[in-house]
Parts: sequence; C-alpha cells; structure tokens
Amino acid sequence: MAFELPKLSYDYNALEPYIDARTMEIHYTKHHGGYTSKLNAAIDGTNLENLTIEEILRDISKHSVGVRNNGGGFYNHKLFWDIMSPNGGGEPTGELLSAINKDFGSFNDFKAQFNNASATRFGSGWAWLVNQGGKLVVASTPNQDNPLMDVADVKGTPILGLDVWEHAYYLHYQNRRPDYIDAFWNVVNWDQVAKRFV
Ligand code: MN3
Repeated sequence: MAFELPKLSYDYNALEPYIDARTMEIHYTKHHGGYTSKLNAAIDGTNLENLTIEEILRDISKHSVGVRNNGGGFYNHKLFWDIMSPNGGGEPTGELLSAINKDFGSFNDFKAQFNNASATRFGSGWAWLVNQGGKLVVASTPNQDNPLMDVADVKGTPILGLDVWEHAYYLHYQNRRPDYIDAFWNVVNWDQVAKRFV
C-alpha cells in the first residue's frame, strides 16, 4: 500500500505573515510531495510496503539511504504541518506546561534551548521537542532524520518539530534563520503538541 501526501488542514496563505504562501505551496507540493513519491518508489515491491511509517523509521539502519531520506521527509513534514495553525501561538497549558516547567525550568528556558538547537543545526535538518517516556528533551537531527530512528543520537517520540532546511524559509527570510525561528512560535498549535504528548 502506497503512502499518500496528507491533506493540509489550512490554506497556503493561512500562516502569513510568519510563513508566506509561496513557501508553503512549494514546500508542501514539491518537497513533501517529492518525499512521498520517492518513498513509494523506494519501497515498491519490498516487504516495507506492509509496514507503517513508524515501523519503517524504527529500524531505519536496516534500510536504504533512499528510504531513510524520503521516509524521514514524509513523516517529518506531516508532523510539521500538524503542529502549526493560523490560530496558533501563545503558550502551552495543562500537563504539557507542567512537564516543560519540570524538565526545562520554565517555558522561556525551553524556548531558548529549542531556538539554540534550531539556530546551531549546521546545514539542513530539524529541531525537536522529544518525549522520552514522560521526560521532555530538546534535540536536533541532520537532513531528514528524526528521533524515531534507531540511528538518532537522541531517541524518543517527537511532539514538536521545526524544519530548518533553507527551503523552509529562504524565499521570505533569505539567510535570516533566527527571524524564521522567532516567527515560528506565532503559529505553533499547542493543542496538537499536547495531544502528541499525552
Ligand atoms: Mn522541508
């Protein structure tokens, strides 16, 4: 069974002015669409066709580079679209806020760690908020790797992710990755992050 490009739950221009419509359209149709079709080509006719994306990523060291890059890209972008919303921003509440306060000291301390992970990831990659069985940590990965993969330095379940590949921001922000990172907080869908946490 082939993987399908997941539908976006908002329009390309819905996250403006933080993420512009042209970037969203290219990112979704060309990049996420490309990862999806290349993942399907890479698993075509193999036993991986019968697995979920999580099952494939869990044992990624056993699979080809094509499955690693495109399977990661397929999963990571679905998470990324899901944890953003035109009604996003603000701060988390409830159990998620309690866990952030416990593991980072405060929401602002967490943001500082996440911003640093996003800004210092050299080249292309992602920053993550990772759930390790109830304990939260910040991590970053190169390329399209993620914390579900057996090859990741920091393993766990990603509940928030930021794409810091240049294709995610260069049209609007050019080389100003820190401005893009700051803008991201205005569109984070904390309800969705909390759902992934519990
Ligand atoms: Mn991307």
